Amino acid sequence: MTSIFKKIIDREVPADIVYEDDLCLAFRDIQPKAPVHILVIPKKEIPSLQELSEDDQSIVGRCVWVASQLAAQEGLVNGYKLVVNCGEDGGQEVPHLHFHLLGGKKLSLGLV
Ligand code: D5M
Repeated sequence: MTSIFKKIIDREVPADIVYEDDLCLAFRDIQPKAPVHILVIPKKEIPSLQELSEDDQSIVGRCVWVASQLAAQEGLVNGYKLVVNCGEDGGQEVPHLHFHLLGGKKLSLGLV
C-alpha cells in the first residue's frame, strides 16, 4: 500500500528533509510531540515491523544508525526516545515503517 511517506520519498509531497542516503530518508514530523521530532524511514516500502523480512535487517540497522547520528547532530546530549508504532494496537497511523526520534525535553517515563 503506497502511503504519504512514499510520496515524500518521491518528492511529490514536500517535507522538511534533514537526511537522505540510498536506504533511508529522515524528515521532521508535521505534528511534533517534542522540540525535536524526526521520522527516519526506509526508502523500501515496508508497511510495518509485521511485514519485515530477514533481508530487511540491514535497512532497519541503517535507520537506527541514522537516528543515532541525527540525535547527536540535534544536540540531544541528555538522551532521547526512538519509538516504533506497529499496527493498529500499536497506534501506527501511516503504513510505512518509521522510527520516531523524540527529544529536546524531559520525556515521560511511560511506555503505554
Ligand atoms: O506516526 C505517523 C506520524 O507521521 C505522525 O506523528 C504524523 C506524521 N506525519 C503524517 N504525515 C506527515 C507528513 N506529510 N510530513 C511529516 N510528518 C507526517 P504513527 O507512528 O504512524 O502514528
